[in-house]
Amino acid sequence: MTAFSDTLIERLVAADRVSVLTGAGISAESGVPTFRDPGGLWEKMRPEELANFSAFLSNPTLVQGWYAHRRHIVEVAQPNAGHVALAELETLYHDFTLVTQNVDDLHRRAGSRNIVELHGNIMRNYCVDCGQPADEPNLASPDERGLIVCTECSGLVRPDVVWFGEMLPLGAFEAADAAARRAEVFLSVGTSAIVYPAAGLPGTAKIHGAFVAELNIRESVIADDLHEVVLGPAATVLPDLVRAIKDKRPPAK
Ligand code: BJW
Repeated sequence: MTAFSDTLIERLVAADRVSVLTGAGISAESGVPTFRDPGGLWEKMRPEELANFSAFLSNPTLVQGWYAHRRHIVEVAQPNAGHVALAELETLYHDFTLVTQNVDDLHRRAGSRNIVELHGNIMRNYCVDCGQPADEPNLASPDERGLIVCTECSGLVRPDVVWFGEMLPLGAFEAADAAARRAEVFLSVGTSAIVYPAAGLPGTAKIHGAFVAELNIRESVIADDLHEVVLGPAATVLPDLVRAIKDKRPPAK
């Protein structure tokens, strides 16, 4: 059983408003590789080669292929006990926001409802020319070069994810920032807290009075600034956390 401070448990039992930020670490135990851990996605590929728009234009075959590979990983992956625990945690609060940097859709598949996707969703695609959703087979198909293009206008098709230097989806950061500001407890789960603006959310929550805890297998770069760090895998720590509070709180009506 994971050890939590009395303060974290007491705050979660008493809270009306809880927000959670997740990163790639929560999906690691579902078999979805993280970015920056040993064996992660960027051990072999540099981010600037793949996760920005000019890299896509210079080598669309490489980037489309990389995302097709990752989409397959996500399609066969299943939500793990950490995702399921967050869906259960949501049922205990009237005001619960799950802010995720993940593009893998596993929170929704685990049953979470109030989700803010900061970096998009790898299961969706759109045309870079006409902007229309573009998913195979009806809206996109391979051209003579093998590149996936829009069936309407022949523009290149890209994943609906946020690359470096790109704006977050309209309203997403505003919703996440508001959830951080009003939270009484804020959990930062499985993120290295290196990528902004997401990495600023735990600090925002703390400044506005939340008790902020990090749940991670190792301390992130912001851990020292938070109230508590709970070390351990998300698929163990989150179910333990829900077990520790749920009998002390009725489900939200
Ligand atoms: C476990 C575990 C287990 C493992 N249990 N834990 C302010 C300061 C400096 C720079 C900037 C700034 N503001 C903006 C920037 C620029 C840039 C940025 O942040 N750069 C930094 C690298 C310095 N940000 C942007 O460009 C953003 N856009 C933006 O700000 O727009 C406004 C703007 C526009 C134009 C000009 C100027 C401003 C966009 C960022 C987009 C990030 N995109 C990616 C790719 C998404 C698509 C894809 O999936 O391919 O998002 S990058 C990648 O990193 C991905 C992730 O969501 C993101 C965060 O990674 P995450 O989730 O933290 O994963 P890891 O691998 O880093 O960490 C895993 C963690 O899990 C570790 O801590 C492990 O210990 C832990 N773990 N197993 C629990 N079992």
